This record gives sequence, structure tokens and C-alpha cells, in this order.
Amino acid sequence: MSSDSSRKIQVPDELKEVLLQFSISFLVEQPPDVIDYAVEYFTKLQSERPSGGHTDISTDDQLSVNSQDADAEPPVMASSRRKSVFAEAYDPEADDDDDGATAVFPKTDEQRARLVESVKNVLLFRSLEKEQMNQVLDAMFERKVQPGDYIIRQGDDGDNFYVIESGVYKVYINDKHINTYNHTGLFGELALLYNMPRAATVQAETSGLLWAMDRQTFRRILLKSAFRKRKMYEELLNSVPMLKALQNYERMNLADALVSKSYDNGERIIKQGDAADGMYFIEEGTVSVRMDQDDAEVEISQLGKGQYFGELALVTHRPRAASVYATGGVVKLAFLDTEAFERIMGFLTDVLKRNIVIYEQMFTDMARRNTNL
Ligand code: 1OR
Ligand code: 1OR
Repeated sequence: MSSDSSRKIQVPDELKEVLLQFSISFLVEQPPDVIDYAVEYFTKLQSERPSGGHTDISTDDQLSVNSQDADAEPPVMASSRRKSVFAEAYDPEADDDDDGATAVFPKTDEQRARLVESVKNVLLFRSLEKEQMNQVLDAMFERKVQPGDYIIRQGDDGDNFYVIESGVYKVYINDKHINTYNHTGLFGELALLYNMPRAATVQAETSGLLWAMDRQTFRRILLKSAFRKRKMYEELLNSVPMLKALQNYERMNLADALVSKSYDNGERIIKQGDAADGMYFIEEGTVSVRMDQDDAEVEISQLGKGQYFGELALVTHRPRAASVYATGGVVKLAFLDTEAFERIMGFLTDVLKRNIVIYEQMFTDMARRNTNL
């Protein structure tokens, strides 16, 4: 090492911070082109800083996070944001982070039962085979937390992924509160999935209990399946206008929750009057929406690729308002169950409720036409 300290290049803290924030933003957004993204990112940064002032990272909105509390409705995404929600350039198949070892943490029956209960609603685990699920359960270990404990710090390397058994956890980006977990959910998956620094800080608000899984096990068992699924639904989720109101992060969670279903020509997908169990997005093909009228069914609408149905009963908590049939060949749908719908799309219900007004208006028009006949 040189003893001549005057020749050492000083890296300003501001430069480090700006580059770190840029990298996090880039990795969360996963845009197709780094240069285009950098131009857009730094232009936005420049336009937002106070005139004549220097960049104040701690108060800037680096990740397009709205300053409002996360409990409020999230911002609608600016149109300049990239279409791609998912990691296009990053190929997990080529990324071999696998040292072959799977940790096993022995558990009592009581612990295992609690763990099974905690992971029941983890969307990321949905596409796992039974054997993989058992490996996941073996590999998870308990971590007790106290109020104020930092579980994850923004910018750190990713070590573990966490599933919440109990406790309240607050999420911060650049010291701004952006999300809260209340006794359920998971966090810490982003850094491990995308091989990037932690995108946010997670701090325990109360005492609680977490189930953790180390990075190697997470990547070995979950990486490829989670990636395939997110990639598979990318185009579909980008093509649904209503979902533009979701943040990238939420759209990724939505992809984890979807289940593919196929219906043959003529097959009934939804029956009017039934209780609802979820909603559908159309991946391929068309469906016919029909309503009972006297003793017959009347077609009231046809829907195609990128459109959705079955949301009405979920929003109104009423039985299905119409029947829906597959038409014109095989129809491929992505199904979102009620529980996941409420968790992910809860705040979109205002958007969805606007449809009800349209449906009701059409219903009134139709009834009026019928009585005039
Ligand atoms: P991680 O490994 O990056 C921090 O470590 C964790 O905070 C992250 O994984 C997520 O599990 C969790 N954006 C990014 N990370 C979030 C967000 C989030 N919410 C929770 N985490 N949001 C989007 C902000 C632009 C909030 C969405 C409501
Ligand atoms: P659901 O959960 O009630 C049937 O199950 C679905 O058909 C419904 O959600 C909507 O997603 C979809 N009126 C009611 N439901 C409709 C309509 C509709 N169109 C599609 N669905 N109208 C047609 C509006 C173009 C009004 C008819 C008078």
C-alpha cells in the first residue's frame, strides 16, 4: 500500500450514496436499458432538487415512493415508468449460487405446526412441489425480535428471507415509512431474488417472531420457480390497465399469487348466483358473459385478452352477477383467489367500484329497453 496519502482518491459520500440509490432503483425497476434509465433517473433527480441546491438524498424520492403513508392509496405510476416489472436481463438459470448444501433445523411438533400455519399464505411458496416445500420447512429457523430491532438495513447484502409469525414491522426507504406488516406476510425476498442490496430497512415495532431462511437455501429452492412465474405473467399483468395503479413491487406479488387455469370451448367458468372464490384475468381466448333472463341466458358482453372478470362479487361481497363461458376455443386464464385479492388488490377496490356504476347503468338501460318492448 502506498504511504503517500495525498495520492489516495477520495470517494465523496454523496457520490457513493447517489450511486447506491441509483443501483437500488435500477434493480427494483429492472428496466431494459441501463443508459436510457440512467438518463431518465438523473434528469428526474435534477429536476426535483431545489434550484441551486445540491442533491439531498435523504429527502429525495429516489424510488418513486410517494411520501404519503403506505396505508394511504399508493400513487398511480407515472407514464414514463418502464413497462417491465420483472428482471428481464437477469437470468437466474445461468446464475449458479448453489453450494449444494441444504440446512436442516430440527423442530418440535409444536414449532413445525406454527411454521406450517405461518407459511400457509406465502405466495412465493405456491408453485413449490411437496418435496421442495418440506425442504423449505426443514431449512427455516426461528428468530425472536424485540421492539426497535432492525431486521434488515437498506443497502446491506441480503442474508436471510423472513416469514412473519407475529409482530408488527415497519418498512422504510430513505427513512420514509412506505409499508407496514401486521402479524402476517414476508419480507427480505428482493435482495435474494435479484441479487442486489436490500431495497429497504425493516424494523420491528413490537416484539415478535420470525421464521428465517438463509440465502443459499432460498436461491436453491425458490429462485427459479419464482422467476419463471413472474416472467410468465409479466406480459399479462402489463396489459391490464387497472393494474397500472399497482407499484412494481405489488405486481410481482400478484404474479406469485396467480394460478393458471384452462377451459374448453363452451365450458362454464362462473355460474350466476354462486358464491365467489376469486377473479380471473384472460391470458388467451375470449369469454362470453351471460345473464339469466326469464328462462334463457342472454349474452351481455364478450371479453378478451388482457381483460378480467369475476371481480364484482369480490368487491360487493354478493353472489356472482352473471355466468361466464369459454368461447372460440381453449381459454387460458390466470386465477386470483379471494384471499390474495384482498391482500394485494385491496386498495384497488375504488377503481373496481367504478365498474359497478357502469354495470348498474347498463343494467338500468337494459331493463328500460325490455319494458319498452
Ligand atoms: P429486500 O431483500 O430488499 C427489504 O429487503 C425488504 O422490504 C424487501 O426485500 C421487501 O421484502 C420489503 N419496495 C421494496 N421493498 C419492500 C417494499 C417496497 N415493501 C416491502 N418491502 N414497496 C415499494 C416502494 C417503491 C412498498 C410497496 C407497498
Ligand atoms: P362477478 O363476480 O359478479 C360475473 O361474476 C362477472 O361478469 C362479473 O363479476 C363481472 O366481472 C362480469 N354486469 C355484471 N357483471 C358483468 C357485466 C355486467 N359484464 C361483465 N361482467 N354488465 C355488462 C357490462 C358491459 C351489465 C349488464 C347489465
